[in-house]
Amino acid sequence: HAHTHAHTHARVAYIYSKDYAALCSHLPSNLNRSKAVHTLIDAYGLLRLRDLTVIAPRRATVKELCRYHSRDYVEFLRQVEEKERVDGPTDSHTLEEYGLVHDCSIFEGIGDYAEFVAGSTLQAATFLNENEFDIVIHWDGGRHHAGKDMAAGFCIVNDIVLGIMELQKTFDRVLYLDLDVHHGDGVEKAFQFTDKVLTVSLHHFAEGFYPGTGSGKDVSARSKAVVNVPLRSGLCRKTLSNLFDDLIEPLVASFNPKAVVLQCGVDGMAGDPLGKWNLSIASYGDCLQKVMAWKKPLIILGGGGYNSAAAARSYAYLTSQVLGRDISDEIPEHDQFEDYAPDFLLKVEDAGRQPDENTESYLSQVRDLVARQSDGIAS
Ligand code: V1P
Ligand code: CA
Ligand code: ZN
Repeated sequence: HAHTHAHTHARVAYIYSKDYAALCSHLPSNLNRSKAVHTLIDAYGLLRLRDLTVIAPRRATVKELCRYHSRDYVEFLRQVEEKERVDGPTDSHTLEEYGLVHDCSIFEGIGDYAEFVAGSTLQAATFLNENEFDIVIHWDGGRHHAGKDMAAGFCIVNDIVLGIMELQKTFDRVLYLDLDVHHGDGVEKAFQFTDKVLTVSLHHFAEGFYPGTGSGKDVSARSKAVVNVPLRSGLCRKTLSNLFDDLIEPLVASFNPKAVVLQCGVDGMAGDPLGKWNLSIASYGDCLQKVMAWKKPLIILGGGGYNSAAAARSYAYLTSQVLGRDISDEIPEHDQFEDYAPDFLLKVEDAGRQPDENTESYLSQVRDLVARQSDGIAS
């Protein structure tokens, strides 16, 4: 496969169907977010552009899911709804064992959801493997906390791990970059012992903040291709942009990935109910531009983002960026227009709602931490 980019415009695929959005909209942590995201992107006319191809998602097979997940967990997910209809509620011990409790409780369509979210990211990887597209967008993917045999942190199956494993069929070195405000623990764990997959997560790190891992200090036990960037509250656009230039760019230059998976959870946005950061849509736009400038085969995934209107705004903006189009700052008239009250504007400003606690002296500690972790990363 030759992955040259002689063309000016990237060939972009967008994974979506109405039925899939309906399935994702039942995810308890993000009720109706998927519908909001795709509806706004469609309202902006982005799904009708010639340089974007909408691809309907497919189910992952049991065999594909079992490339990473345990067979009993996969079978349980697929059969739990039917089994509960016949036998009544599952015993709490089993649910606990599979992590399907609290923030990961069983919801309507969970089995279908698991198959489709995994199938979609696998499909994205296949498109890159076969050099059919340069960039594949899957906003409902990015479930970075799910484990081999259990759900965690709103994530049922780890579509990212499955997608990276698929990419490894074609690409010798894969970069995973995780912008979600939470640590990408599940993906890190899956690839911690290989130096063929560099996992990089930027995240809020503080006592009691989920999931509590990713300090950047536990270097010795693992391979050399794990980098964590633990940050404090109030992270703003300028700080992130500088961190990207000073830490991420040189790391990526020395690793020289052949393909990139970007987890673009937007729960670091100012005002997110779970996040602690102060980012704007433009801030995610900066990062995306920098990633696209690498001109590597790229999968763009979603992740967190707990204000659905803000997530829809960001993903609409980022989709337009991928296509190299400017879209109006005024939300177009459409069925869900009222959700964008009171301003009906696209931009969510980093209004300085909280101070950036990533001070110069803290950032110099972070730089040292990252230097220690990246020691020896080379292609
Ligand atoms: O804090 C926890 C659990 C509670 N245990 C003691 C640990 N869970 C968090 C999960 C956050 C998951 C983030 C997912 C992602 O990274 C990727 C999609 O964005 C949590 C929180 C919280 N404030 O952090 N769970 C819940 N809130 C929760 C809310 C409502 C009902 C149940 C749980
Ligand atoms: Ca992260
Ligand atoms: Zn998150």
